[in-house]
Amino acid sequence: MRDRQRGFSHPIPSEITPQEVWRERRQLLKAAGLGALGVAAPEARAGVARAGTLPALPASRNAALSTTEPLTPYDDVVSYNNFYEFGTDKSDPAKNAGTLRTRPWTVVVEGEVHRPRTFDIDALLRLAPMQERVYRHRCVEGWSMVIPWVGYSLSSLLKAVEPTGNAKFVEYTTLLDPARMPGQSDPVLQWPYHEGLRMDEAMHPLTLLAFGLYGEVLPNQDGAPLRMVIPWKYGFKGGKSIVRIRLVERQPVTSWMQSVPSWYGFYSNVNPTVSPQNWSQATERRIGEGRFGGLFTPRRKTELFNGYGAQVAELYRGMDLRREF
Ligand SMILES: Nc1nc2c(c(=O)[nH]1)N[C@H]1C(S)=C(S)[C@@H](COP(=O)(O)O)O[C@H]1N2
Ligand SMILES: [Mo]
Repeated sequence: MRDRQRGFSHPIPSEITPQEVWRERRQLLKAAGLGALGVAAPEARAGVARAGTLPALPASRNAALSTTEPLTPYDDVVSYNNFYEFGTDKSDPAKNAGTLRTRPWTVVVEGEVHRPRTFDIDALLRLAPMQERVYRHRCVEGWSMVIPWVGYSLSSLLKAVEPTGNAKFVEYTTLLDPARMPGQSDPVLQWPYHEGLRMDEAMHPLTLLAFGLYGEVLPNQDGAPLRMVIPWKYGFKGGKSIVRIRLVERQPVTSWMQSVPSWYGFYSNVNPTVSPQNWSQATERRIGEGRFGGLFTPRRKTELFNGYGAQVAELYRGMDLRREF
């Protein structure tokens, strides 16, 4: 399962099967009224839903930037996660992320800016009006979800620090805390987790600084107290539990590029025709879709830019997306 030599542990699709079996079992338990797993599943179809387990984070729906597809049930969004700081199995973050302390929390915004600042999380929560945005979420492993995030455009924060003319890229970094993040003792990645965007990608209105989901603050396993969400890119670009945002002149080298350079490029735009990994990106399995954990549900066709091409294709005009993957 784990490819130790390459320090890599994203499963290939054939290895996802035990997980699907687990999901199926859970669905059956649920049908029998036994399988709540301590998390209340909300009605997922009814607009601005609230899960009711964490503090509310009021927001108004930005319909123009939201998909109307059915939401992935809250139960799945908070129990099927990638957050390697808390383990590499999908169920590990929900079990282990309780140790993360999200107060006090500060975010340093620095580098090529005229007004570098350290923001307290509570100041960040008030920086711009909170919006709910329902985005498609596509993991490079081949699964997808539809999640009602709460947050505001990263551009609101970047404008507040006044980027200099030299700011060409943004690098963002997750908390480093091996005492509370046991996965950081595992050299599977170069910690702390760091990811990046080109400046025009970071300033794009779709790029979200998320503080919540389903009308509440983020559960720890989804990246509390704040994380990035870039819906036209693979999920791993969406760094969790961010403590540092640095504007830089040179393209950053990200954790995944360091780990498996042939598989992970800087852009990592969702693209069904480009599969640098040794599995295809052409199709995806929508989590929570169909009965029995989706075991017999046909896979969906993955769309270029995850279906956000009308908004973002112009950012890449003239680029060879095969080479710059
Ligand atoms: N710090 C950190 N951020 C991370 C990850 C991680 O392991 N560590 N996993 C990424 C991957 S691979 C995905 S698909 C998404 C998953 O987000 P979700 O668990 O909220 O669905 O988080 C991304 N952000
Ligand atoms: Mo992912």
